[in-house]
Amino acid sequence: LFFDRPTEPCFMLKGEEQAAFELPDNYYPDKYKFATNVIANRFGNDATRTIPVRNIALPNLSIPMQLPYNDQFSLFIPKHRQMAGRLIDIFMGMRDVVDLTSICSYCHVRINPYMFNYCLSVAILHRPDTKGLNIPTFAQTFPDKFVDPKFFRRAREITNVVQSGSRMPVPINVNYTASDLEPEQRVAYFREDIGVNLHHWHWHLVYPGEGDMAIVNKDRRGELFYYMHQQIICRFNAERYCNGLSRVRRYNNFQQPIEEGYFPKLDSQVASRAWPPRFAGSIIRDVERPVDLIRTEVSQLEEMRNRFIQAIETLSVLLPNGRRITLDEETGIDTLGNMMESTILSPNRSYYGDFHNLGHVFISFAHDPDHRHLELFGVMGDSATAMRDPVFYRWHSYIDDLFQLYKYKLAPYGHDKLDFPGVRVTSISVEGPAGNNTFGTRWEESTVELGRGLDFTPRGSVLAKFTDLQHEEFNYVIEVMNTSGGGVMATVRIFMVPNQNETGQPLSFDELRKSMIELDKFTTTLNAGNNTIRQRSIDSSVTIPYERTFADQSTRPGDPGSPETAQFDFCGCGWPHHMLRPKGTAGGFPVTLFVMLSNWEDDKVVQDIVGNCNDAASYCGIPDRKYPDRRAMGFPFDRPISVNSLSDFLRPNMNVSQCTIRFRDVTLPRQR
Ligand code: CUO
Repeated sequence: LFFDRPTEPCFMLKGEEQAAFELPDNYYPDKYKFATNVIANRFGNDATRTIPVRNIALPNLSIPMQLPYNDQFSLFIPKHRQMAGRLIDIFMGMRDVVDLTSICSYCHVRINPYMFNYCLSVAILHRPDTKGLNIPTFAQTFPDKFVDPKFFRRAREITNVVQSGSRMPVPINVNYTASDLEPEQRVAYFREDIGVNLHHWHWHLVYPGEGDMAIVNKDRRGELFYYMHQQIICRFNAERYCNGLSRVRRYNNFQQPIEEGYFPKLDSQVASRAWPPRFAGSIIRDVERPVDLIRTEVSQLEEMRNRFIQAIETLSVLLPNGRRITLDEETGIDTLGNMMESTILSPNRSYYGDFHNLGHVFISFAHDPDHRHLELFGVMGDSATAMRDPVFYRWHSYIDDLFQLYKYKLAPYGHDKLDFPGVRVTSISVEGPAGNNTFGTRWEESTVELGRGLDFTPRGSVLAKFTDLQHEEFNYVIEVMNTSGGGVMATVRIFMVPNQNETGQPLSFDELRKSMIELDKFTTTLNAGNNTIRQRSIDSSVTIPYERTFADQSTRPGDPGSPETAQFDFCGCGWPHHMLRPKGTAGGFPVTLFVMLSNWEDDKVVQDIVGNCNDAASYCGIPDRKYPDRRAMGFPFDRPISVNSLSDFLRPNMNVSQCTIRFRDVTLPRQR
C-alpha cells in the first residue's frame, strides 16, 4: 500500500485487498487532525481489512524532512542523497517489519513521495526480512515520469465516468516531444521508451552511491557503472546509424552552448509543475541554489575532470593522507568508476569530486542556475527521466571517453587471454521467422496497468496503451568443434556491431571494438567432437522479459507470496527485452554478429547463484553475489589491440557472421 497512490494519505489507501491503515492519534498530520474521526469513518468503512499500526518511539526525521513534500527529488544532488541516505538508514534500522510498517505510515504523509519511494525500495531490496517482497514497477507508482500528461486527464475522465472493469485502455501518445524538424526526434522511440528509462532507474536503485557501506559496496559496482553506461552509448549510436544520424558528439567543452534543446512535456504530479525545458544553445553556468544547498562553479567541473585525467595518466590516485595508490589492471576501472560517479567508495572524494553527478546537476539547472525563477531541475536531474534527453548521451559519451583513456593504458590481450586451445567455432548463424541471419523488427502495441499511480481518483483498473519497438524472437546457432580431448566448459560471448556509420562508411577496428553491443553471455558444456549450441534470444543475459519490465500482474506465476512470484516481482533491473537489438532499416541494416568461446576455467566465479534475478547479470550483476564473470566487463573488446580489421582479430575460438536487421513499419498487438 505504501507504493500505491503516492500522495494519498495512507490511512485511506486501499489496494486490491481493500485494506487501510489504522494510525495512532499522534501519527495523523496536523492538516487532517481536526477531522480524524470523519476520515476514519469515511475510509475505514470501505476497507475490508484495517492494519493497526504500532506506536513506536519515532526516530529523528529532521534531515529527510528538510526536502519539501511537493518538491522534486534528485539522486544527483548531494544534499538530496544525504537526506535519502539518512532515511534509508532509518528504514534499515527498524527492528522488524511491524516497526518498518509503522515508521513508513508516519513518513508516508510527511516525507517527499519520490524520496520516500526511493528509500523504501532500497530498504526492501536490502533488508533480510523483506527481500523478495513485491515492489510495484516505478512506472506504475509514478506514471507522471514516463508518459504524456494528457494521459492523466483522460484517465481522470474515464475513471469518473466508466465503472472499473468496463474501462477501455487509454492511449499514451508516442512521438509527441518534437516534430520532424528536429533530427534527434528520429531516435525518440529509444530515448523515451518506458522500459529503457525503467531499467536506468532500477540500475541506480540497485547500485546507490550513498548510504550504508554494506549497501553501496557491491562487487565491481564502479566497473559496472562504467560498463552499463558504455553499453547504453553503443546501443544509442547503433540506433542513430540506423536513422541516418551521426554518432553522438561528446559534451566536453563546458563553455560552449549545448546545441540540442529538449522539451520534455512531462508534468510532475507531486510538484504540480511541468518539467522545465532546455532551449537549444543553452550554456551551463555556475550553480548557486541555497534551496538545494548547492554552490558550485563550472571551473570546478573542469578541475575535477583534469584531476581524473591526471590519475589516469599517472595510473595512480592521490589519497587524502597524501599517499598514492596504483590503478592496477585488476581493480583500476572499478576504482575509477566509483571516483567518477562519484560514490562513497571513491578513494578521495574531496579531491576528485563528484564529476559525473555534477554534470547531471549543471545541465539540469542550465535554465535557472540561481533559482531566481523558482524552477526545478530538468529531466537530466532524475535517473528515471534522464535518458529522455539527447544531452544524456552526449554527457555519457564523454564520461565513457574518459574511461577509455584508462583502457588505452592497458596492454592488449595476448594469445594466453584470448585463445581456447582445442576449441574451434566453425560458424554462428541466426534462425528465426525473419529468415536466416536476419533480425526482424516492427512496432508492438501493449497495455500496462497504471491505476495504482492515480492519486485521488476513483479506484480500480486503468489500462494505458502504448507502442514500442519489438523483434521476432530468434535462435543463435553456433557450431563448435572440440578437439581438446574431452568434455570442457565454455563461456559463450555474443556481441553485435554495426558494420557502417550513418553514411555507409565502414568503422575502423578501434571504433568497431568500442561499439560492440553485448547480446548474450552463457555457460555451456562442450562434448568431444562436434557440438551444435542453440540459444534462444529470449534467454539473453542482458535483458529481462516484458513482464518483468512492466511487472504485468496478469502474467505473474504461482500463488501470491510464493517464491516464484517473489522472484518475478523483485527484479526490475535489466535491459528491456523489446530493445535487445537496434531498430534496423526497411532495406536491411548490416551488422556483424560475433561469438567467442572462452575457457570457463579462466572465467568462473565459484558461487551458488540459485535465487532471485540472476538472469540479467550482464548489466545488472546478481543480488548479494559476485559479478558472475571473472573477466573484465566487455571482454574481449574492452582493451585496444593493434589490428586493422575484425578478421585479423579473430582466433579459432571466435567467429562472425554477416546479418541484417530489417524493420517493417507495422504495429502488431503484443502476443502473450
Ligand atoms: Cu546513470 Cu549519468 O548515471 O545517469
